[in-house]
Amino acid sequence: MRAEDTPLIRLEDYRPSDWLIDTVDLDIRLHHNRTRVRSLLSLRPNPAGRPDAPLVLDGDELSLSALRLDGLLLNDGAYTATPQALTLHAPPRRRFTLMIDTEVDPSANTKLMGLYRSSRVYCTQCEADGFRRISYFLDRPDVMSVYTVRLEAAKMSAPVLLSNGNLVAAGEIAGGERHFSVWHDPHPKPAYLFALVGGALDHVRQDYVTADGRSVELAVYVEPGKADRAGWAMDCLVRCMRWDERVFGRNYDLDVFNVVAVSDFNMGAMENKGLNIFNDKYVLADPQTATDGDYASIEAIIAHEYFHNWTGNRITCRDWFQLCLKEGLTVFRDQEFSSDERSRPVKRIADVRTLRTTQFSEDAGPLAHPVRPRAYKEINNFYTPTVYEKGAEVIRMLKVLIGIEAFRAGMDLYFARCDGKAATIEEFLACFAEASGKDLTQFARWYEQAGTPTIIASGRYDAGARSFTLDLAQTTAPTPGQPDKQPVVLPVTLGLIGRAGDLPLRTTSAAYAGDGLIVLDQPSLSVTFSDLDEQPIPSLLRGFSAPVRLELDLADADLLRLFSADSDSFNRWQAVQTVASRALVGAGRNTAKRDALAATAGELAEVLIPFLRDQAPADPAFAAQVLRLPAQADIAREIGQAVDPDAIHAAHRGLSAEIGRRLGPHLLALHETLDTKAPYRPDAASAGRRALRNEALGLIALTSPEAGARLAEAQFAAGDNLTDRLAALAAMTLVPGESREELIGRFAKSYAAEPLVLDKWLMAQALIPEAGTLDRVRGLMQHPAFSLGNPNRIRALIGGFAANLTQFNRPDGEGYGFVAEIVIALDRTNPQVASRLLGSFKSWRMLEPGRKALAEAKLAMVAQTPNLSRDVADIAERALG
Ligand code: B3K
Ligand code: ZN
Repeated sequence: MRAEDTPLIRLEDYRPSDWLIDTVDLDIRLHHNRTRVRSLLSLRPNPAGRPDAPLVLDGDELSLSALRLDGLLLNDGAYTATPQALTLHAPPRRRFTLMIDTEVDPSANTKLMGLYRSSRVYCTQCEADGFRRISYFLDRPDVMSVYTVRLEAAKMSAPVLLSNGNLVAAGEIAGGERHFSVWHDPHPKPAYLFALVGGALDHVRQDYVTADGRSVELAVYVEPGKADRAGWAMDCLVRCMRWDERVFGRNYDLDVFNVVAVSDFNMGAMENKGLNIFNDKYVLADPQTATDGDYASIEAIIAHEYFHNWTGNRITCRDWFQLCLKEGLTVFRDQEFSSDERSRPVKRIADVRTLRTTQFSEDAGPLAHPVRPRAYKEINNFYTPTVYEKGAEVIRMLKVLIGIEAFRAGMDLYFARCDGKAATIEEFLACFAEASGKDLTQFARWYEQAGTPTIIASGRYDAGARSFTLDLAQTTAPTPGQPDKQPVVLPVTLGLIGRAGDLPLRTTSAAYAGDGLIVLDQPSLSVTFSDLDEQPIPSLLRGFSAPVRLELDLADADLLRLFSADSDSFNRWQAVQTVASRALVGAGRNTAKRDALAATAGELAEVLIPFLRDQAPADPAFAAQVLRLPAQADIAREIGQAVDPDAIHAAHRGLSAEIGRRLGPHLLALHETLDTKAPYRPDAASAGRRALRNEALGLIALTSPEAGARLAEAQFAAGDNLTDRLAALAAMTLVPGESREELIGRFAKSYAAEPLVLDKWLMAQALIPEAGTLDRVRGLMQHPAFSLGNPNRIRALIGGFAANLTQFNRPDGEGYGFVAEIVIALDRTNPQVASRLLGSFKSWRMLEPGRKALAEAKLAMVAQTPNLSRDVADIAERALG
């Protein structure tokens, strides 16, 4: 497939389906390579569709075995069946049934879309368009049907059989050799939410009673022998169900809720109605095999998929252009849940870090697209940080702009009005416009306009008038296909900081909405605050109230005063980030400025030393974030052009080492005192202590390799949990030499039977910023722990390497060549994972000319490869475009 041969699907071409499918009865006999699927559809013309349209059902690599209309076999002339479509040329203009028999081979399905077998477990992935790989169907989200599913299998190979909805019957046949189960889901749903699971699985169970009195049986299914690792996921599930009742008034609506973990999965998890299927990485946890980060991700993803039950399943999307309607909103909901369960400021900081490194870089490169794209060739390429993370930021801004109460009223209205529907962004926004009485027309631009806006701010204090004027302007750089940008609505929350903390905000400006909020909806505006006896330091975008870049010319000394005096934790953290980022950008751009890093480290140390001594013990999770410098990718993006990754890396190392040197004894003390020696517990407070301790360890290893290596080895030996042991390994990777290799070997031995832990081991090595890493990665591809057939292994080793700024961007171009070749090879078996990996090239345009030309050549090589999937062809074309 060449990208130019693929049709472009446009939002403006949407029209309702000509046909509707009210019910679907599936009868599926599972077999490892000949699974028989019988689908009985009850169809009727859609009154909103075209009256004379043929019936064209979608397929993908399907073969038809038989076709019956109202029970009668159809003769050949009445229909055409190809692998991609089943067309009835003259369907009856009334209700009728179609019975469609197909046969599929789950074992041969390496794309992991549709029905496949993963480590002897049958499972499905249907979003976005995988159902058409199981049976011919109107595979679009606005065709919603009630499903009844009968599953049958040999009892030995699949003792557990699950599908969506409630279990209505089960039994044995063939003298007990085979068995079946029948599932009914009363809630009409699009085909992308269909799921089945069959296999030998263990489980944990728990009873739950919803706030409105429904008894629900919850279960988490995992590979045999791993049930003792399912407890945390179950605990998270119960907590997020209660939270959704309390915070959004949403109750669960079936008698069972099943979560199943499988080991081969293209993404994190999938929200199939009543039967969430997960990548096992996001379910399995015990202290020896999961880190604090894993525990937190499991909590977030269990919640995310559960929350989709309302925002995604009960209310789904009219078409795939509306993807952010469910994804952005559901990310926002899971972020809020984690904030309530853990520390809100720390969660916000972590989310903003992710937003900047993933979404801001997407928005700054050739793959930039609006939160609601207007056209696509391959929808699976639009499950992006822009749709998810920026989509969540848009909801967050909406809440800030209309206020907590109107936001909740708007959500209530949305649930009441759109329940059972396939909705649009317009319908969603209308609920908030109504609930708040505000016109959201301009706000809606957030869904249409790509690119990260920049706010340019400056302040003037007039001592005579005792006033402070804040000038704010906004601009958004052109992005592909959108040369001219319109001003967006930017909620700018702020404070003015004086000697004794926050000063009162008094102004008569219309742009000031009260409660510390300025609404910047013009290209520029000014707000004057009065009655100020001292010159304030502005603290802008508190809590990161808008997903923008901020240019505010504050001296380092003022920023460091913000760090010490601001009441907003996010901006305290941001102040340190800004000081560090400026110095790193300077030295990354011009190596002559590297000398200035020592002075920056000195300034930072002056505030960090008392902070670590006096405040860090009370909030170690926050302190860990303060110690962590901005990501190298963020510095690259800030530099924006002629980027030299080696210079950025050297600057980053240099600044870290200088900070480490100045904080030396304090870091050692932290490492010592934060070791509580208590048994591992995954709660946020304990995790925060480990985070700070391990952040200290990393800095020590960078500053004094010998001391770092000694501490790392001791920590590895003493560690009763993976968090500390992996941190020891990571610190050790910073120290080249024999002890490092020895620890790498020891780690592999300790976890030889744990593929998910070995993924971290693979990744830690792929991230080593040294010239030998490419050879090491090539070697690791031969290691028994690695397999090109498993997405987690690929993401760990190859994805890890592609995220290694200096080694992926090696000046000889070999890093690009290596990743490009894997993309091409992988495309033949798993196009979705291949196209994700190709996305690693998204920032190639900002590189210095030498690397830029090498990266472009490798992208072109991919683009010119014959028979590419639509997935990879589309990314290659847009990246080069
Ligand atoms: N909705 C799924 C993602 C499906 C990706 C399809 N390529 C997981 C989620 O966002 O919850
Ligand atoms: Zn989602």
